[in-house]
Amino acid sequence: MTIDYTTKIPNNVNLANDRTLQRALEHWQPRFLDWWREMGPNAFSSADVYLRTATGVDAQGWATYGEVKMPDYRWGIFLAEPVPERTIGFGDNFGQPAWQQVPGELRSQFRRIIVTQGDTEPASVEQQHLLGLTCPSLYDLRNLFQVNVEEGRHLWAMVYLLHAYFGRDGREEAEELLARHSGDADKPRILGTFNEPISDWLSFFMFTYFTDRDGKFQLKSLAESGLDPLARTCRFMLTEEAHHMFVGETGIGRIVKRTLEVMKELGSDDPESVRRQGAIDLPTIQRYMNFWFTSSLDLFGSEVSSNAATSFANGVKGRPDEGQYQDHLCKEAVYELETPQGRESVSLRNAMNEVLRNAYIKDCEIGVKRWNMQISRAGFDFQLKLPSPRFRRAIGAWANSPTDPQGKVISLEEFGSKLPGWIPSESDRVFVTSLMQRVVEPGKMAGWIAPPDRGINNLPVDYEYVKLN
Ligand code: BYC
Repeated sequence: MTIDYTTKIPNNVNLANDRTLQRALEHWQPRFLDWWREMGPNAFSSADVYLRTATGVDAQGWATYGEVKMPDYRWGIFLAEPVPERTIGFGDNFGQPAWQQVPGELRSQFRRIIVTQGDTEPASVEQQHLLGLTCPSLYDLRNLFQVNVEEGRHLWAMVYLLHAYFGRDGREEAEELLARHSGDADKPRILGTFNEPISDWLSFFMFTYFTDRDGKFQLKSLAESGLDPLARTCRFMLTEEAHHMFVGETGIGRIVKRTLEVMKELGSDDPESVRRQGAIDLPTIQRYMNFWFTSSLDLFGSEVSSNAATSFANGVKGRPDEGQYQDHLCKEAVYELETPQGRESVSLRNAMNEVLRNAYIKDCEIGVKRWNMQISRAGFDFQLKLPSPRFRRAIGAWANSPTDPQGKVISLEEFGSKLPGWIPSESDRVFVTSLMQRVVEPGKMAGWIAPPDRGINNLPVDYEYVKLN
């Protein structure tokens, strides 16, 4: 299946054969571009950015790289190749042919989930709107823009589904996706984390590590969906998503590396001394981690959720890599949960959000282990640690139960007085912000971050990844 680049909207869904749909999407396109110009990285509209663009949907060789001005990026609609005779892999419809159209009775469930997924994509671009102005290097600036244009493309992916399968309701939802804005008092984005400001690069790397990883797990479970066009859309989005998490993991790793260099030079791990040398002390990195990890945990919803049970039962949303399980119906199975009230047994279907959250936590541990290896190799005994999933939760069973980062229940008073020491304080933010000075000489890095091990697409690190013009 090749991608047709000759039309206004590049696609591999044969848009030219469906004039009504094509016209509807062409009507939405200028609104998207207006939104991009207003809410996207608009200070860099005239810059030439070394970006990858999808040109196929095979696992190998799906992208080409070249210089693009961001407003001219070819955002398009790309679905992974269909799996012949695919059947539904879980829930009450297990084994039946996957749907090529939305079953009438599942319309509102599918719409709700597609809208929620779609809402996060432009939200992240809005959150990162001004970050380019304080980039630590041209390499990082290019990665930020790569992430931004691909989140824009993921919005296109969801808007295509809304237009193609939900008629007038879908078109209205597509408009709303551009009308809600991150952090807006009247019309905020749907999910909490996507209304948090990302105004420094430490937050950006935490977001791409922790929040984009929620994206990975949500997309993996939607890639199992009984609705075949949704599954195929998400499968291709996952190909792009991997780079976003790479940016987060290597970004934090490079910050840790630079901090360790400074600690070695000083022969000290004293946070104040490290800060005086212009690096970010490890306890500050831990506090930023505490903030973004806990906020991202909330994105999985409540531990016990009838929405999740219905979604699973109906074949709307499965578990990541559903094939790894023996039991795809989960009708009788139970799940043991720790709640503030004690241990509870619930139906596994009701605990699907928790199944996903646990898989996510395991995946989060991998990077933390790597950063800790860097620290212990440098001869320091500090260890970064993911806080307990009970800590600082705003959604679910632990929402109103204050705990310390180890998950021990404490009084509301103690929580209130100690929280500023567990997540970034005002003075942490002032310090981190003070480091955010723009560096745009090819190959040069800001003093708080080490250079990457290698450049993009086999180019050297000192390649001019963004020509600022
Ligand atoms: N903040 O039964 P409940 C990504 C709402 S990230 C605010 O507990 P359910 C990306 C919930 O919506 C992946 N509200 O949970 C990353 C519901 O409201 P309604 C995004 C929240 O429904 C970086 C109510 O609470 N994709 O792609 O089982 C950059 C009760 O819900 C929150 C998806 O999320 C929250 N944190 O599950 C760019 C996949 N959590 O409907 C992109 C699609 C819950 O009663 N979404 N609520 O008004 C879903 O599958 C589900 O909607 C959720 C919630 C997993 C989010």
